[in-house]
Amino acid sequence: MTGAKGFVRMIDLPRVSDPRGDLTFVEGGNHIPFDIARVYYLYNVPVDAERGGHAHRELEQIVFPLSGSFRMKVNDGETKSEYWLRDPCKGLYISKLVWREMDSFSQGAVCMVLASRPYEEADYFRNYNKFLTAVRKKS
Ligand code: T46
Repeated sequence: MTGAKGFVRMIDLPRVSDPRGDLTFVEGGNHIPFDIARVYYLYNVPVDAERGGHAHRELEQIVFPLSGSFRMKVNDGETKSEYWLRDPCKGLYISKLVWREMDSFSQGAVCMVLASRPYEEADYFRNYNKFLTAVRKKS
């Protein structure tokens, strides 16, 4: 998905498999298109919970399903799409100015996020109409 200012794409990480299981690694400066300023993770998420419901002014993130699965619905103000995240070595890169909503978490799902900036509440659009206004101003 490539819109006026926001975009989304899958990032593939290496998977090293042997009879003991799989190993995936992330290298800053190689797999990640930004300097990692923050890592956070979502867990103990009720299966009927909905998370997200916002966009960011500047923040870039990559969202990985470390365990289980969930759906990520994204909207750059022009195009809506959705991704089912279920492979721990495939993350979803989400640029700034993309509205995101998450739901359909499987039991015990763990979502890890690599973020380009520290947590800043002022970076959030939590109002959809304000997000749309900002996107249209930039296009
Ligand atoms: C996103 C999705 C995937 C912090 O104090 N520090 C943090 O780094 C974060 C991410 C959140 N918080 C606080 C702010 C709220 O009081 O934790 C509370 C829950 O945050 P929020 O409602 O934003 O959580 P989600 O799961 O709806 O969204 C988060 C990220 O905020 C968001 O950027 O893309 O995960």
